[in-house]
Amino acid sequence: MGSNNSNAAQVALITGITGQDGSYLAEFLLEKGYTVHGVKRRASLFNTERVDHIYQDPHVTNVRFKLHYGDLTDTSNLVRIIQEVQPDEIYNLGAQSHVAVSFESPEYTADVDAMGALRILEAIRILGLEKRTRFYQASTSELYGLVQETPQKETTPFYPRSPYAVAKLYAYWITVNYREAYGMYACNGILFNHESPRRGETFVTRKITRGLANIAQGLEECLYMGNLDALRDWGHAKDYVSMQWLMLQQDQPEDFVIATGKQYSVRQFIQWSAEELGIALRFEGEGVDEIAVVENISGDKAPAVKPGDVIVKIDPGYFRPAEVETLLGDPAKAKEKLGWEPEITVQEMCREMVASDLETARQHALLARNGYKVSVSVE
Ligand code: NDP
Ligand code: GDR
Repeated sequence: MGSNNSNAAQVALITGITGQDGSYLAEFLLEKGYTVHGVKRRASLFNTERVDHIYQDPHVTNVRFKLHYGDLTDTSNLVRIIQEVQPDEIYNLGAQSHVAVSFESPEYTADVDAMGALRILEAIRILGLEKRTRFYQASTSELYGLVQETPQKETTPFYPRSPYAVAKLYAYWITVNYREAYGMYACNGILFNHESPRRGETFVTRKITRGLANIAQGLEECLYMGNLDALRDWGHAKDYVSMQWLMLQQDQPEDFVIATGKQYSVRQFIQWSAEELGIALRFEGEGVDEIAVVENISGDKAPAVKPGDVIVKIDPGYFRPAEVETLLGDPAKAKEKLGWEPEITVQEMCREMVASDLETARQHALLARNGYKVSVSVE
């Protein structure tokens, strides 16, 4: 395996470090002995919850974890951070990453997700770091959109279906272009959906595990969903961040699809999550009239639910203007060239996510029973 600076301690810079992947990647790189720098956005409330456990007090010596205020829309800020950090590796994970939100904020999504990648690549060039700094771009299975071939692999044509995917298409190609034009070590990981207990609450898996756990504990009554027929290839984020690092350790930069090669529906994910809570569900009706009714309950995880309750309904407001109905990845190249295979199954991941959300719901329910005000945000 190639390494760009194998004798010294490696320095990594992660954009999006406060997000799901950024937090797992930071943990992973720290364990490997890296010094990890991250870009965090200024917010009116603390937004570092996912990395608080690896925070190091800057007043002590030998600090290997450091956060810098910054934004992918701010070129001079990115140039300054990269100049200061002199990273061996940059992982560009920062993004407005919600597909549905990108229809509401298309211009902002393009600025962050497309131009953000360009700004970093240009910063590397402006600072003369082309031969030192390796660049990873968080590309996505959403590029395949209206799929042209199944399963999708590195050579499958793209057909983006959202402002998010179109912005990511630019980022994909500008990464390829800088590799070809300037000989930079720059590559794309085309990652299929990956989830975890740290997944943002409005992505479908987490919305389901959190929503059903809240219902089980009496904090919500019903979960409102969009397209239950959507099919996704879901993996665990922990498995996927090791790949992001591996892609930067090769002799030659290449693009890789990262996926499990298995596909399930949103409805199936709801079933699994309910089963974890001891709830047997029956789906009735079709389209916008579809509902999920509780058939029976076992165990003590769902004290607030009884047979006959309708706990899932469709809200057409969650349908997207253009939907990606089906995604299924072919990870053969990653397996062959990088020796990578996912270790955590989607069912194991679902169990972990439900257990984590149930623990939080139990704590909130306890507070509520004792007269404390608990706010459960729902979107
Ligand atoms: P998250 O939404 O959890 O995290 C996104 C990160 O980007 C957060 O740290 C967020 O900061 C930051 N961010 C948002 N806007 C800006 C901005 N303007 N400037 C700087 N940082 C910004 O995403 P994931 O961790 O799930 O995904 C990581 C990357 O991988 C994203 O680029 C995503 O598009 C891509 N991807 C994700 C997949 C998945 O299934 N998870 C699959 C394929 C690709 P803050 O915390 O302040 O909001
Ligand atoms: P996706 O993830 O759009 O694939 O993008 P998301 O979990 O949001 O949706 C997956 C599928 O579920 C359907 N769906 C719903 N989705 C949400 N969020 N909320 C609902 O209520 C709901 N009901 C049904 C969606 O229509 C969709 O078909 C994620 C993001 O992490 C991207 O950043 C990343 O690039 C891709 O995965 C790969």
